[in-house]
Amino acid sequence: MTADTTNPYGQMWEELGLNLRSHCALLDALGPMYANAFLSQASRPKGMEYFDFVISEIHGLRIKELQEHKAAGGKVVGTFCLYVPEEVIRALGAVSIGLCAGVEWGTNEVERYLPRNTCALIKSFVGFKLGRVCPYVESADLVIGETTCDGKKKAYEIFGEMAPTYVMELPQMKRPNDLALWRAEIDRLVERLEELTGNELTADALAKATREVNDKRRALQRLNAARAAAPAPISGLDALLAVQVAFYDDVARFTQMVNAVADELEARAAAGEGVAPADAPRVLVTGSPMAIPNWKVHDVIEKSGGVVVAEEMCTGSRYYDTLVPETGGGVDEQLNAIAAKYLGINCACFTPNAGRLDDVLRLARDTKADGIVHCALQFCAPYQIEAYSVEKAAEAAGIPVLRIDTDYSAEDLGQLRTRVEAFLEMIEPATDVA
Ligand code: BJ8
Repeated sequence: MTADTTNPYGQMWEELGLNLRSHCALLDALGPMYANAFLSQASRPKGMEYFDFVISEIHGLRIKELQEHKAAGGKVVGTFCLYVPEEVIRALGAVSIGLCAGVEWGTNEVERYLPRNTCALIKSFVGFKLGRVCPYVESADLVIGETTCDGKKKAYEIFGEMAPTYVMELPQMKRPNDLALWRAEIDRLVERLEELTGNELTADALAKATREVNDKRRALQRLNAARAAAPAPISGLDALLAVQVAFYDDVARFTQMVNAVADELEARAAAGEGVAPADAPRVLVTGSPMAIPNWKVHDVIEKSGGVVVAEEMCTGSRYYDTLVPETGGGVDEQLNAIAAKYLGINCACFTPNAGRLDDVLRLARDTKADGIVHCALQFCAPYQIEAYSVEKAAEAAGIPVLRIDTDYSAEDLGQLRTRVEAFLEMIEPATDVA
């Protein structure tokens, strides 16, 4: 996408109130980042061309679709967390868009509002809003926050001064009374969204939205199941990109495109074709989410000769692993199923969070990972601290772990490469000598 004044989307961006000069700089930075990480890869599945197109139009075509939806009376709802049930948003006729951001932006301005030692993800979404460079945030009629980590929770108070924001109370434990609280929070969300959209939540609309979102997650399950093959039929970077795009693309189109990639991967696996040698060290990455365009750690691992075969993160298995049971029944019954499914997600904001350790080990086993890279954003206390338990559980299971704390800057790239290379060398599967 070019970002000059002749850009076909220039007028739309102006009408959204973007700072055109800064926005242009952002797009100019994104293109080369994408080309360097993605287009340089060998043997990519043909179906990834769709994702190249999506990224090339990241602030163009999809934003145009959102504006058309709004012009027809629809609403756009922005979210920052996996726990916000997109089925409910969709069933009320609104479009759900994930707003987490993965690039440093306007740090000096952001640090007038937030302490320097705030995680990069929070700084980034506040920076995008302050700098008026994100057409998704500017398109949102309502932003939904949640009481997960302290950083986000407090940042929403400030963010709420800049954009209409509604915060859900997420419990931090999973006892029956926590489920009851969460279920009541979903009722409150329904009320707020009914008020926003002017629509009433019906059982049929909820069942349909649930089926559609489940189809999306099923397609991602298929794509990711194919990564168990050796050689891996898709790079970790491309698989990560697919989940990142899942948060804002049109649901039906995305599902169809991911299923097409999955068809291709299944055929590749059957034919023994892959993107890396069969003996390349296989890595599972787990930790804080990686929002677009945060591709740093996958890029370092794969350019160092490893292949990422799974992500236990919100931009990974935590997003697609479980489905909402398609129970049918009335609105109440369906919302019960939604509440239980979402509370079952294993984020480090919960205590205790043993379910995440089980998820990591199961995924490592299923994808035959030789090692685990635990990647937390700096100042993300929940994941940085939980890394201890992940490492202990993995080592007890005989799987080596590399712990990385990083941010969105390129400053630690040299050091990261050195540590990753040493780790890959250590976990490299032994080659049989004839
Ligand atoms: S379900 S991981 S999306 S809360 S990286 S802002 S935790 S300090 S994003 Fe998250 Fe929901 Fe959990 Fe997933 Fe805080 Fe950590 Fe920053 Fe984070």
